Amino acid sequence: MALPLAHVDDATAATLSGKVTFTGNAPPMPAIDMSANPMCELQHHTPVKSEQVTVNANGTLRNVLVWVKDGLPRARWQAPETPVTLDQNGCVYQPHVLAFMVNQQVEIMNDDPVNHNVHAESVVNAAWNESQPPRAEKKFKRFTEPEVWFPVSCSVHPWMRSYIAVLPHPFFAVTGDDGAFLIKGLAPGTYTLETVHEKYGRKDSKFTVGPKESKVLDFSYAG
Ligand SMILES: [Cu+2]
Repeated sequence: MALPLAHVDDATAATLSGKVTFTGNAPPMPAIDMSANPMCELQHHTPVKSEQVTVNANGTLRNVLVWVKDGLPRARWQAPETPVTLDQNGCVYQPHVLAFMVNQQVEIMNDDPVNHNVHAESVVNAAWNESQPPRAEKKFKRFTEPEVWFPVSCSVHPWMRSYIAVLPHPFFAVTGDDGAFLIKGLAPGTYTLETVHEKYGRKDSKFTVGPKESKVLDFSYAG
């Protein structure tokens, strides 16, 4: 039997927000060697650094997925109509971590004058590996199963690597240049939250929100 469509009750919905801080010394990120592909290298005036560990000016950590892993009612959440975008620009995938919902459309673009080969290394969802020449049409993809998370690589440029998280619901965020996250519309209850970082891994924590509560929860990863 199909699950009922989820419903957010605005009269009681709670909010979770916070930031992911970074303590200790951030490892220096190596410059990416694009010399094998001058058409990639020529697009940059300064060397591009790996985005694996990106610590913001305010001491927070970027590219951390924060998502509600457990505790939600069994229901079907509808994906937004708005697509998300994975761009190839300067022979780098942008963004470095892309999170979206099951069945949400993903637009994949090649803004480079070179051929790319987009390889979604998913395990739960069927993996695929497709070339995308310069000025080719956008690719439109959907992922039908939740999967947190898997790499997207490029068979032409070994340094190109981003991460994708396919979520079964809208209660997730990815930290940006302020290290903050905001998750709205939670029914009162107790949940398990998971944070995921490419190098520093996964962490679970429990939290409880009451009706209309605005809860603040900060996390930290150590270098
Ligand atoms: Cu490529």
